Amino acid sequence: MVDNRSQLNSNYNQQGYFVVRDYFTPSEISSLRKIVLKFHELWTQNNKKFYQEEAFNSSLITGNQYLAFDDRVNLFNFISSQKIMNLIDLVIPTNPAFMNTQLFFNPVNPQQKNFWHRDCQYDHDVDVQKKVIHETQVLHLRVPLFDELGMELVPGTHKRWDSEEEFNVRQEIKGRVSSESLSTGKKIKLSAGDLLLFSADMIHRGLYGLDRLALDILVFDSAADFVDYVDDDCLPDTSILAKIDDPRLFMNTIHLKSKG
Ligand SMILES: O=C(O)CCC(=O)C(=O)O
Repeated sequence: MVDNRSQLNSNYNQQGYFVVRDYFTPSEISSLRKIVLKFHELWTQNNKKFYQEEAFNSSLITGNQYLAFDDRVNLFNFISSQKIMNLIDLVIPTNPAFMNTQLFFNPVNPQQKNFWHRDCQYDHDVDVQKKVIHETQVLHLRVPLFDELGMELVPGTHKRWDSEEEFNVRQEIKGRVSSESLSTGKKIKLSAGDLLLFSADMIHRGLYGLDRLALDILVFDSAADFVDYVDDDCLPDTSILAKIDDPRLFMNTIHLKSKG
C-alpha cells in the first residue's frame, strides 16, 4: 500500500486525478445506494419542474430535509470512513475540511448536453481563474453507485492554463460550444465500487448515459478560504457528531465556521 499511496499521490500531482478500482465492496455500495436512492426519490418529487427541465445534480445530501437521523449518521460515517480519509489525507495531509456533497444523475431530456468547465469559473473572472488554479483546490471524490460512462478530464489542467482550443470551447467563444469534444480530453469510465478523486478546478465534464447516479464528496484544505461556501445544513449537529467514528473532517469545517 505504501508504493500504491505514493503512486496515487504522484498521479494526483501530475495529472490532477486518480482512480482506485474496486475500492468498495458490493455490500458497502449497496448500503450507500439504499440511502442515496431515498434522498434522490424525495428530492426529485420535491423539485419536479427543475428535475424535468434541466437538473443534472442535487446537493446537500447529508442535510436534514430528506434523510432521517440514522441514514444521515450512516452517510456521515461513510464520508469520513477510513477508506475515504486515507485518500483525502494523501492529497490534503493537514486539516482537510468537508464542504458538501452532490449527486450527479442523467438529465431527463436526452438532448441536454454536458459541458466542459472548471468549477472556479462560476466564482471568478478569467484573470482570477488564472491565479486560483495555482493555489489550493477543492477536491471531488466521486463514488458511482451504478456503472457509468464516468467523467472526461483534461489531465494536468489543475496546474496549467487552457490551450486556445480548451479556452474557446469552455468559454463558448469564437463559434465554439462547451459540449464539443476536446483533443486533450481523457474519458474515465467508472464502475460501482470504484472511486475517482479529481481537482474541481481542472477542466472536466460529466459523461451522461447508462443509469448514472454518482455521489461526489467535496473537500478543501482548511488553509484556503472556502468556508463561506459551506451550507450549515450539510454539517452534522452535536447529536450526530457523537455517532461519527472519526469526525475530524466535519470538525475542521465547524471550527473554521466558528472563527467566522
Ligand atoms: O457529472 C457531471 O455531470 C459533472 C460533474 C462535475 O462537473 C463536477 O463534479 O464538478
